Amino acid sequence: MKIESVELRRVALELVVPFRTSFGTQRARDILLVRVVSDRGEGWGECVAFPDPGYSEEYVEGAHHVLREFLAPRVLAAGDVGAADLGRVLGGVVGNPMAKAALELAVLDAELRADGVSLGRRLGAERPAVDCGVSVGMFPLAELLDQVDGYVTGGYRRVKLKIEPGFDVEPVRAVRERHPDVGLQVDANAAYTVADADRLAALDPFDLLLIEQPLPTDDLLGHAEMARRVRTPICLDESITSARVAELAITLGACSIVNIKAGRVGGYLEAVAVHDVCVAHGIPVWCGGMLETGIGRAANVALAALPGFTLPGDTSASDRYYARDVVREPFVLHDGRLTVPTGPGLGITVDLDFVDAITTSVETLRA
Ligand code: SMG
Ligand code: MG
Repeated sequence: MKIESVELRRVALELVVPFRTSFGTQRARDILLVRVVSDRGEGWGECVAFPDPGYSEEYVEGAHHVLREFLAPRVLAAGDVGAADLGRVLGGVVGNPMAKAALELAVLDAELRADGVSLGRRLGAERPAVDCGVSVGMFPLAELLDQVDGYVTGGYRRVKLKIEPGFDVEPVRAVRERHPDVGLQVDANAAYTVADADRLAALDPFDLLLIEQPLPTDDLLGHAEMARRVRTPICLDESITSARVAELAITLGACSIVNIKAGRVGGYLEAVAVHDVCVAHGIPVWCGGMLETGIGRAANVALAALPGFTLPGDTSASDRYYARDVVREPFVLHDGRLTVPTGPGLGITVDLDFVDAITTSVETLRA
């Protein structure tokens, strides 16, 4: 397939509720979409970088720059190219996994649409629908409880709370008292240090499924120590940047569960490789989320249908995020599950009229 042009488009979308974490608050989103046009048709991708480098080093303006100056030119100059070639074609650019993943997804979508194959089938999906959880930002306690009530009533199969030092035991206790049986887990986004092990061990009585990324990204040994000092399983998110790092983290005993996000590991093909490493080690995985629109969501739901994804993901319905999604088939929760798209490529149709209406900038790069 020859890539003829790469479109980099920024769209503005309001979240239906603000999302506060230990690294900042998301509210009005500035999202980078990637559209490739090839000699075999077009495809779409979504870049999950946020406006600030708070979750990881990447941020939307930087990802846009890297795509424009380094990644898109390589793909446009590559001649006959498919998604499986991108590791080699983009290999000269170090890091920038979210930018790479967005471009890979657009190329995958174009290629699979042309071949008439769904992304789920391409990745190895085995389930027609996936169990969904919901990740709830930090709110004052009364409001947090209201938010959680709404999601539990709506059918979500587990709830994830964001924690940080000073906002941990109290909200967990309150939610657990109100919902004794709900699947419950917490995510610290690297806000603690090993010295906080006793504080995190105080969460053990609440029967949490896992504690996600308590310590800084590069602190694998710290996570291994944390895993020895708390009973609740330790799950890694930010730290797992590739299949190789997954193997290392598991070998060190730094985690017993892994959150897989394609944007964090450089693409959906590497995400499958992370999945395979985890399955080989008997480590359960689940699909993380980055507040994606229906474009990234379609891909996440396909990924979450692989056999090793045995825990509910942060793959919530479109209406948990946006009043109107950018695809014509918004994702709707049925009995706590989302259906895996079966159409070619991502299996969704981008709502171009709506996307045009919310576009804040667009540029087209050509060979
Ligand atoms: O997409 O529902 C979602 C968000 C899930 O909590 C979520 N993501 O560290 O796992 C994580 C966070 C990163 C983004 S927080 C704005
Ligand atoms: Mg996380």
